[in-house]
Amino acid sequence: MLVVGPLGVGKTTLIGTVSEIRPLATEAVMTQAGARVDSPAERSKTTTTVALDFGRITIDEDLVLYLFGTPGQPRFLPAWRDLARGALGALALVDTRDLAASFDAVGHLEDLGLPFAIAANVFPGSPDHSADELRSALDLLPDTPLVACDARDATSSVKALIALVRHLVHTTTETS
Ligand SMILES: Nc1nc2c(ncn2[C@@H]2O[C@H](COP(=O)(O)OP(=O)(O)OP(=O)(O)O)[C@@H](O)[C@H]2O)c(=O)[nH]1
Ligand SMILES: [Mg+2]
Repeated sequence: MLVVGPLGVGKTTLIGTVSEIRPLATEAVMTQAGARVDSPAERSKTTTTVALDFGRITIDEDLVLYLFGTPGQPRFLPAWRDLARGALGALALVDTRDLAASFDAVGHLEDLGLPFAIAANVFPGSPDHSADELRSALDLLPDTPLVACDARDATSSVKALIALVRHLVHTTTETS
């Protein structure tokens, strides 16, 4: 599974929260050189993923998920074509304080034909949009799952992954 979304939305956090192995992270310090183009909503953020995150979670005895987190910056979008090869689906994290920042990621998943679920991460100051408003803003298909998520919380993050797995089981059964 891919875990995608814009800069600082919580991809590395979610994989670290749920992984049963020590997660692989490729964090690098964000420098002045990138300040003009890299502006995370979370001002306190000092590092960013520069290659990928990797973690693993066992859902049940038949199902083990390998989680690949992408970098968040739009300039890394081409890199995820490689990460997406062989992926079954994606969890797309969105920050409702800046929905437009998620359009690229969601559009890219659609271009790749990769089924996905949306996890709206709640941050301090997140506006209180209804599910219908979020669906309409992100132009989601009716069957695309949309769940609220706190990437720092294991139960919440696992629930988001389960919503994705359910969706994948459903879409695969329908198309087979
Ligand atoms: N309130 C809140 N904070 C979060 C959540 N997820 C992550 N954070 C915080 O947001 C910051 C950024 O999280 P990261 O996990 O590094 O974000 P990322 O998406 O991997 O960022 P890039 O790799 O730079 O694209 C961290 O300080 C997290 O503690 C969330 O669901 N809720
Ligand atoms: Mg990251």
